[in-house]
Amino acid sequence: MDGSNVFQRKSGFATRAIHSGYEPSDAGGALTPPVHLSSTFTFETVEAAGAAFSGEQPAHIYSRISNPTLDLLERRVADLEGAEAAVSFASGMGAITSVLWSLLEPGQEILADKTLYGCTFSFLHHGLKKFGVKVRHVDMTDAEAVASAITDQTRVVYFETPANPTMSLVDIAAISALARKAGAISVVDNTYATPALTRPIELGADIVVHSATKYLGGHGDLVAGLAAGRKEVMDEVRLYGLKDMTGAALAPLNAMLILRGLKTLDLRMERHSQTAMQVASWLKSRSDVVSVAFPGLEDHPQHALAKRQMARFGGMIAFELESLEAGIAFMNALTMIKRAVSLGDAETLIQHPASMTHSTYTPEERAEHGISEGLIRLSVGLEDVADILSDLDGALAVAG
Ligand code: 7XF
Repeated sequence: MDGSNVFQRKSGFATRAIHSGYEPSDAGGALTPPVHLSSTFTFETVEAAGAAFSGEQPAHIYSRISNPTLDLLERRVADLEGAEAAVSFASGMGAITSVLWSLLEPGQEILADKTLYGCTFSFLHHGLKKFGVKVRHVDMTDAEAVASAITDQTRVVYFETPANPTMSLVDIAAISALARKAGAISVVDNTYATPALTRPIELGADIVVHSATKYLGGHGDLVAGLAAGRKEVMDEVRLYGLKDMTGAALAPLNAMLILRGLKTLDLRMERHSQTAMQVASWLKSRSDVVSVAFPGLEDHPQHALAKRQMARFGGMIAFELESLEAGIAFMNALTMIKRAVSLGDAETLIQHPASMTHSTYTPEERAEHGISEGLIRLSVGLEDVADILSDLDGALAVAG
């Protein structure tokens, strides 16, 4: 670690999200870092190129592997996550598949939480299984169940916290410690919390993955992914998972948009969390809302863990109305809130996991994995809370 990094680590999170890894003097005094729209990089001699390809002399070669703009984003996210290194990808699924394909071999096992984002579940069951990787699930809200489920063959322990879409929380420190004791690698999807609220690596996890499409970007204008962890592991993920297996390289223009989004991450997460707390409490007070899952509510099963593990409770809420039909009528009656998948944008978004994000599960699998057919997911945006509540109130009146 060089001197400037030591200085950066002493700065606060919001400061590092704005400054880390960049000095205007690196780019002719430009306040905003330049975007390197170059697919390839030149060499003075064939010998110099050979030294770069062999790794003897580190250098940018080709933008599927690295690029100065991606480099800045990766260093900044590594810093924010408290990791040694990070790798960027064209999507969250690009990050997840590149990481898991780099870590797992046929015959080995991935032990995953019960609740996962639909395409991650699909990749485990249709992608990894096809190549001889064993996939097992356990309810990771229960540390004892995890302890007895881990075997000699378990190479990866994988979970999201809070989980998409149920909002269950996993104790990162406890589960990562169990994985480590068994010689397995813990991989945490930190998309919902972001490093502004939870830093899994500081709690003992090995690798963090992100859909940067969500809060990191924050403006609904790009699709991207990131992974962070130890340098040695991230080098392997870059040179194997990213370079040869998925090729899911992030476009430099999108990296620039994420760098712009990161500047307000702390501010946005504070506002998302504050508004979501008000919305969750309001939903909870309604007699026509049957259940509300939000880590900030005292009746959330892991509320105590949320207080320990999350700096704030985030912007995501899951809730249920009295029937599936009522839920659909309610969603169709909303006027300002947008019916759309994705999350973490300025706009409040609402979606029905059983028909949308988690339609990759069969109805039986959803029942087995605790994703109820009537569940509604709300990504609370940055609008005025009064306008969000007024839209919800109007639509509940129509549905009722
Ligand atoms: O490849 P993507 O950038 O869309 O990221 C995949 C992904 C990974 N982890 C979590 C926890 C996610 O939520 C996602 C994407 N989820 C969106 C959603 O749940 O609305 C995708 C729209 S189908």
